[in-house]
This record gives sequence, C-alpha cells and structure tokens, in this order.
Amino acid sequence: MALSSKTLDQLAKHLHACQREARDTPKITDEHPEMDWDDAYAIQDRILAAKLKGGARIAGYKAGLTSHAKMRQMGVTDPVFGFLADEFTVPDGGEVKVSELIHPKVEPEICFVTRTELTGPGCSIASVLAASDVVLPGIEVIDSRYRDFKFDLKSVVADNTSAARFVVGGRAVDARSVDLRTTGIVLEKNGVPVALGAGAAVLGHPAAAVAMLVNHLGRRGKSLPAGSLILSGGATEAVAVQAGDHVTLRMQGMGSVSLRFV
Ligand code: 0L1
Ligand code: MG
Repeated sequence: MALSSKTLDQLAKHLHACQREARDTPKITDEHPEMDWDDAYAIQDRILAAKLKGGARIAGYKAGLTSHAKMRQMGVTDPVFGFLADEFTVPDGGEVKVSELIHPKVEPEICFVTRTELTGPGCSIASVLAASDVVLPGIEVIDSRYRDFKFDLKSVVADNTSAARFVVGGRAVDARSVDLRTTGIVLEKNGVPVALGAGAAVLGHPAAAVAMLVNHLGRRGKSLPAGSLILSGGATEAVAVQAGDHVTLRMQGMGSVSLRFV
C-alpha cells in the first residue's frame, strides 16, 4: 500500500460524501498519483464499511468494464469490481431522481443469482454456471463521481466503480437453460433502440465476469456468498440519460425491465 491509513480514511469519506450529495470531484489520483490497487480497493472497502455502519445492507456485487465496447468508451483495458448497496435498488418500472445523481448513464447487464457459495482462485465459467440459480435482465445506472467522467482505473475502483442505482426484473430463467453468449440485448431510450448487443460481448461469456469477480474476492481472502446477485457488466457502451427519459431493456427469452428518470 502506498497511502497511509489516515489518507485512505479521508479519501473514502470524500468519495462517499460526493456520492451521497451528488457532487463531482477531480479524480483522486491527481492529488495521490502514488495510489496503488490495494489502496483503491481499501478506499472502496471503507465506503462499504461506512454504509454498513449506517444501516445499509449489501444488495449485490458488480463487475464493470467487462466488454470491449465499454473499455473502448472509457479508454481502459481491465475489468473492475464493486458492491451494490440496498439504497441503490430501484423497483422494475420505478423512478430514478436525476437530482440525486451527477451525470447518470445506463447500461444493459445480464445478472446472476447464485445458489451456492463460490470461492476463488480457480473459479471458472463452469463453476459459476454450476453454482448459479437464475439469470435475469438488469439495468445499471452508473454515475461516476469524477468530473466529466475523467478518471483512471484506480480512481474508479476507489469510487466503487461508479455504482449508483440498478434495477433487475423481467423473467428469471435457469442459468443453465440458455446460451448466454447468444442472448440478444436491446436497450431502448424513449421507445428507440439505442444500443444492441449479445451476451458474448461480456468477456466472451458473462459467467467469465462472475468468475473474475470470485477470483478477485479470493485473492482478498473473501468468497461470494450463496444467494448473491451479480451484475456481470454492461454488454454495450453506456448511454447518457436525463430527466424525462424512459429506459427499457429487452433481453432474449427473459422479457424486459425498465426505469424512468424524473
Ligand atoms: O459498471 C461499470 O461498467 C463500471 C463503470 C466504471 C466506469 C464508468 O463510470 O463508466
Ligand atoms: Mg455496469
């Protein structure tokens, strides 16, 4: 680790306040260029600890930047991992207040719910499918706390990978009953298709993103508990939204899920 415990505390407090107050900030590596990966995840862990202390619960986990479209869009090369707090949950068809966010974007995601605990290292697509219960469609609303979405990967990790809101819904199907690589994805904004994709856009198979998350947790002495919800990452580039927008994700064989921005 390159940063002191005091600095990690201060940065976590700062980023958490930016998230809760919908306030943007320059990326934290501008002030702390020496920040390393362990520091970045330690800041994210401190934000999670503060939320849990305040009564929040973990609603799920996420892999981010798992498709070439997203990596290209953000100018990065590797996936990142974060957590979903219960305060980020939106019901299917529900409203998201843009006044509570900075510059929201939406992305279509294949979501997994696990049946048994998963441990890494050594977790594979096969282990994920064997441990999974259902898959279902989800829309993630990302809202980087960094001004104009200008960041580097370590700053993104510290900022809990831009997690802000999410909705899951549609029709949950047995994770082993579908070929997730060829599952078609259509994201509509105000009735118009704005992004199209297939499951294979996510690292060749979305279960690969879950396996990477499990291996990441394993390296940190953690596991993925049974019954976890995991967002496997945007299958297309993210789409900017504003008040008045109605977003629907249609996923082949799994129905649709939607959100309204007010
Ligand atoms: O969910 C994700 O793909 C994480 C995105 C992190 C970077 C961003 O804000 O676009
Ligand atoms: Mg995402």
